[in-house]
Amino acid sequence: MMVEYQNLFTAVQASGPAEAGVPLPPGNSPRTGKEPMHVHLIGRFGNAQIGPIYLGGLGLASLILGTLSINIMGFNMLAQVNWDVVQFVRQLFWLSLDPPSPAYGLSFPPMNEGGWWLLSGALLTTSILLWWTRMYTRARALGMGTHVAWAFAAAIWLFLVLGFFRPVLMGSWSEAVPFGIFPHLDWTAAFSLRYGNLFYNPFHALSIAFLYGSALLFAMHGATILAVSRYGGDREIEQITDRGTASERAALFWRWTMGFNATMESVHRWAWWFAVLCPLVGGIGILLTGTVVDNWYLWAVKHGVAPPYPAVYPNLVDPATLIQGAK
Ligand code: 07D
Ligand code: 07D
Repeated sequence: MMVEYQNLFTAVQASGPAEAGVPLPPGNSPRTGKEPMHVHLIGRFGNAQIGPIYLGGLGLASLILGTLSINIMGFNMLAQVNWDVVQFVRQLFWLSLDPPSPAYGLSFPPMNEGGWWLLSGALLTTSILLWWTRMYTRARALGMGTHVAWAFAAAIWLFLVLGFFRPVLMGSWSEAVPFGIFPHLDWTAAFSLRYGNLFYNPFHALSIAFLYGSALLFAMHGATILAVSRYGGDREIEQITDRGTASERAALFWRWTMGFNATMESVHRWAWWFAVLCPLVGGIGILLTGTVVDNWYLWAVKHGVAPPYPAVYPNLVDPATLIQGAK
């Protein structure tokens, strides 16, 4: 029996001369280095052509500061295991570079009591912001829209809320996230517990809806395009205007099964908004936590979202209610 062509793993590799890209406007670094190369194995995943990479001043500065930041984290962790490389590798996932203790507030603490954390965080933040600027300017240089940069900005917003805006509002760097694989998960769990269960934070719920929604949209879009790639569905532009195309079949498929369909253009707008709204509303939720709302469970009880626990011991008072829980 012939195996039907399903296009899940079969990638088409058209090969031609290397594509150097459009001419760059004045003020951009000239192209240097070798001709781009083609790698067959890479072409099985995506485009077989490697390069040209545009590094430029922003990219270079970002990489240098980012490397410095990660090195500060690494050397602090190495110092914590007495410069024993074997233990460093063994314990890497559990090691941590922690923010200063609450006693230091927003001041600059001694290096070994959070100073390295602050320096490393400042370098990482600068590195990320430089990388953002690079995304923006590279898109402009190609005459593109800046949608990628703004989507990246949504993630940076959450990153800044977690490590900068919220700690500043709370008056202490100690509120920020530690650098470490499992330690940042411990922080996440502890944060939820400290503020009365993040599940009752409606912005956390919204963020989750957009996260799950992004996965669903990605699955639907990816599957739809693959399903009609036998009719050229991956060649999007002609598909929008021609009749009887892959696009028309895909659209009809969704109208048949769902009653409504995206267009070749709208599906990408949906995807952009779902992805962007996930960290955007998430950041709002985190910013409100501890600043405006101190206990999300009590907040939910107050607003009729969660039921109060029955008073099993009427003479005992829940201490959380005494600290002005549901503000
Ligand atoms: C696939 C793109 C590539 C990116 C990768 C991450 C580093 C860290 C640094 C050793 C989807 C590169 C990782 C550079 C190395 C040191 C010091 C993106 C893709 C592969 N988290 N988190 C992870 C970060 C927060 C949470 C993994 C960063 C919040 C949970 C990885 C940040 C909260 C789980 C990671 C950040 C939170 C993770 C995989 C910054 C709430 C997991 C990430 C800068 C949002 C998962 C062991 C991934 C895991 C995981 C990185 C912030 C929760 C190490 C850089 C504080 C619950 N996080 N995270 O694939 O396996 O992303 O953890 O804000 O279960 Mg996290
Ligand atoms: C972290 C944006 C910053 C990243 C940047 C990237 C580098 C490296 C290097 C490529 C991810 C910088 C990159 C430095 C580059 C290389 C090599 C985006 C980031 C700029 N939660 N929760 C969310 C769920 C619970 C908690 C969001 C689910 C519990 C906290 C998301 C569940 C507790 C926070 C989400 C669940 C808890 C969150 C993150 C289920 C723990 C946040 C969205 C099923 C016990 C964050 C409002 C995102 C947030 C967040 C999902 C449960 C705690 C939707 C599905 C109840 C403290 N949670 N969560 O895009 O925004 O992150 O909350 O149980 O801070 Mg949660």
